[in-house]
Amino acid sequence: MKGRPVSVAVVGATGAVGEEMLKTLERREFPVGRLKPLASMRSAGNDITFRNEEFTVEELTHESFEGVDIALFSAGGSISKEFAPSAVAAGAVVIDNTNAFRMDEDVPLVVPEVNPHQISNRPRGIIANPNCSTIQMVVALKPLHDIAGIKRIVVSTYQSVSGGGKRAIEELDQQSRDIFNMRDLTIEKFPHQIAFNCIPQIDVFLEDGYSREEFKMIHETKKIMEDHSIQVTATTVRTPVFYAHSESVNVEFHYPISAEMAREALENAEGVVVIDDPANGKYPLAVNATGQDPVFVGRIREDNTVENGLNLWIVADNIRKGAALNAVQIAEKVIEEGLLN
Ligand code: 25A
Ligand code: L14
Repeated sequence: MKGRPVSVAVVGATGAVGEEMLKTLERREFPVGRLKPLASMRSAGNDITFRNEEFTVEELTHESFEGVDIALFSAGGSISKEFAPSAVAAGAVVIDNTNAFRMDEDVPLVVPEVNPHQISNRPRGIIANPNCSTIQMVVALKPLHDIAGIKRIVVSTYQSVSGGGKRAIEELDQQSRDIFNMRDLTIEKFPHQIAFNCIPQIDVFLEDGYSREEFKMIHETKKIMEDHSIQVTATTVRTPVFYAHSESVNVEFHYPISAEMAREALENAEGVVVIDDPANGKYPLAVNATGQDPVFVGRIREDNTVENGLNLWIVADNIRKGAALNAVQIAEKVIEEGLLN
């Protein structure tokens, strides 16, 4: 995209998501005038490359945001809570990838394909980027909601380890090697062995027996779709996959919608690619979605056990559309619509 140069800060620039944010800004020719890669003291002083130029990572402080137009945050919820207000006070628009502000009534929760109009409605100066599993689900379900009205969603996720960051990626790699070498396993980032296993726990458990990842999918979906009547129930599962989350989604609609109608709507939907030829072994796969921008949908079929039911299989790269790409797309909309502070 083209436009007047803007000053961009990336908080958590050395993390799995932060690194992808930098690549995404570069790939999409975002009009970065000045770049400030920010991270913890641990990473400060390291060099990163952006558009063939070296930048030194600086330690994040409350004074980091002078002259910054857009601040992209992805260093965890506590960092965002502490530092986002300083960025806003310095005049920056904050786009926050963490859980810190998503359910705040004064903070829009935005997926550009679904509710771009919310970008201008930001009393706190912060725009929240939704949870990765929620983003890919709503991109695929919004076009169907517009046709037939969603009544209820039952979703089970098959989430990759990269959602837990770099150390989580390393843990799957290390445990896999250790198993092949008959060594003892080290378990740190996950509650159990993740290599060759599935763990029905992502994030902490809440009092009602749901995990916080499940809570996010339930509540963020209603907020983004701007429809609190949609019922959502979720089971989120960690799988030994490095990149891309997969989801089995069962949807009940208010009005009739055939698999054929759904397929056609999704083929025309922004940000969606349909791969749905199961007889020939064609359906979305995590390994093929890795490093790709779209949300892939397949296995589209009618569920005849309920009135107006469909089943779908939805796959996307959680670090791209689930995090960095969605955040940069929000930043692009902010600029296109002249909505910088
Ligand atoms: O709690 P939240 O908000 O839900 O999010 C917590 C973490 O989840 C990841 C993101 O991963 C985030 O830090 N995350 C958030 N949203 C996501 C999404 N939509 C998402 N992931 C996927 N999709 P991450 O990759 O940034 O880091 C995850 C953990 O791995 C640690 N880590 C990263 N690189 C490492 C490493 N450990 C060892 N060696 C490495 N090379 C990482 O620890 C994190 O625990 P970290 O402390 O290094 O934080 C990652 C980035 O944040 C910067 N940072 C940390 N503390 C501060 C800070 N910056 C400024 N001030 C601080 N006090 C780090 O420098 C780094 O850039
Ligand atoms: O809330 O570990 O955005 O896969 C996204 C990644 C929560 C954890 C969020 C994971 C995080 C999730």
